[in-house]
Amino acid sequence: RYGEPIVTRIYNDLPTDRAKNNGFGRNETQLHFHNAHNGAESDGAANVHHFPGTFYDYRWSTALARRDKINTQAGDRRASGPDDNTGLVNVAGDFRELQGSMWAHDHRFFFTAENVYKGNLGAINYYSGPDRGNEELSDGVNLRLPSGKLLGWGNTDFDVNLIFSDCACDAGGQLYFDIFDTDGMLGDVPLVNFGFAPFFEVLPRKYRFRALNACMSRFLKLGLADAKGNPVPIKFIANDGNLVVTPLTLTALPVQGIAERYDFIVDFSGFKIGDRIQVVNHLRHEDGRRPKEELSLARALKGTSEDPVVGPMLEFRIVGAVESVDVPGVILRSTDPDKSQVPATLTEQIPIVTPVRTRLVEFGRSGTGDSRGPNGCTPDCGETVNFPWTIRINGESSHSMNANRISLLIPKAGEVEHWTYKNGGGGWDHPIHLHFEEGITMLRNGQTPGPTENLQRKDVWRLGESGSVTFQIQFGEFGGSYVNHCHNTVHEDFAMLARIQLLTGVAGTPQAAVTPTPNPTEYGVYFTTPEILPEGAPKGWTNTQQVQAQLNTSPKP
Ligand SMILES: [Cu+2]
Repeated sequence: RYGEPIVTRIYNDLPTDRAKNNGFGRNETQLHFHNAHNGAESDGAANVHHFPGTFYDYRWSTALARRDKINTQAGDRRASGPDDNTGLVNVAGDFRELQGSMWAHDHRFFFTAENVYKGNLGAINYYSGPDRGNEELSDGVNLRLPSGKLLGWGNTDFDVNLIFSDCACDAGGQLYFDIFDTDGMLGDVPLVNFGFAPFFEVLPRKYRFRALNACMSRFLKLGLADAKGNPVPIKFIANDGNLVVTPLTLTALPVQGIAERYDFIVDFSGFKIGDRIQVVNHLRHEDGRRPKEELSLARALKGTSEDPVVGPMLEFRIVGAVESVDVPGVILRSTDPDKSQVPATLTEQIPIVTPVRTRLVEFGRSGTGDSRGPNGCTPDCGETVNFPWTIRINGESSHSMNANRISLLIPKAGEVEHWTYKNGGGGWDHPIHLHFEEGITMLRNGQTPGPTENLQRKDVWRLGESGSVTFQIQFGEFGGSYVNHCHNTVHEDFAMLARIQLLTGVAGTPQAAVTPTPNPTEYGVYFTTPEILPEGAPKGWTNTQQVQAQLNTSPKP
């Protein structure tokens, strides 16, 4: 909940011997909270992985963005979190930037796909005054979205996280992963919340679902089908954890790239007990490069696709009673009144304004990634891998990930910029993730995008084949070292990431200066002075803090 900071201590209890990994995965980890408003040291992607036998403390701020500019005195009741009963605790910041459906996952550079595939991830819900997780409490702020009523806030009886993924197994039934394939990793086994062929008993009433695509490389297109194969309408209420201004009635969800989250409402009240509804994937892949074809619901249901993850992934079964998960022992019945609501307006639009500057970030494939320097990769990478994936800023030089290189530098808090993420082409698609702040989607291929994207706040954008996306962004309050990267985690590991340096923290603190690069080792951390790409820094910016950064560097332990 907003306003209640959390220290999350992650213990690394993995074997100290790297070879004891059953063929893939790295025994070092950093946990990225996607896409919370946290300081860089707690973002989990600032080259801060830690080793077996150690722990790392993440300060999860639960701060609301723009608290330095908007509603600074915390007088707006919509900018709030639930208290221990049914009241609210106001927080400073902009209620239009409240977030909901988030997640956390491993972000060990060069090994993220292998570690996340092994299960190092989880869903996280943020609760706020408007998005309270209580469907009956009426106080003029609470939207009363389907959730439940037994707890003051955070009910999950009718508000359910669904993590969609795919996996492959070896002959012994263990997870299989090809560490040599840099195109992408496709599984042939569909999973929801890591269960195979799952079903879920629901009452004939409204439910909210929070769908996360947690595949390594697979894009999804999900829709619901009744027993006759007809689409079941849904109401789309949030994109990447950000409420839309107006709920959209759809017959299927939009295509969902890796790491994208879609929240939607299904009203099962028209069904009778015994009915069954399938959640169906319509999108066919042939490889990890990009989705190949969007099938009709009828074709997807036929089960004739050569892609085994096309077709039903989850079955809803309408029942007369279920046991509460919020208060175990309480029986919830189909005859209970459903007092939940889906209001016509969920939040307010943040306007698009004239930017201070624009940037072009191109995600391509030059085949000559420069992650490996004379002393190896930063951080260390697999011994023999090469790096086909590169990122180019403002049309200048192409680079693959090096944690000691700053590709984008943000000089000042609160400056509004317009960024274009462009796909370098070649028959690939890339879902690109920006850490720490959300962008307001303005253009797709230079045109107004469809309603599920247009003016929506997002933190992952599918670029489309040879496509582009333009969004409005500003950074503030915290600073330090963050990244943007492809969330096809295989592309990410080979090494389609670029470091972003924010000088947007409180003036005079380390979060307002260029961060010396932490280099974690088994014996401690040493710091190096990062290189700054000239095209990554705004024109006229000079690094007066560089001397300080050099003073702060330290010898290798
Ligand atoms: Cu990619």
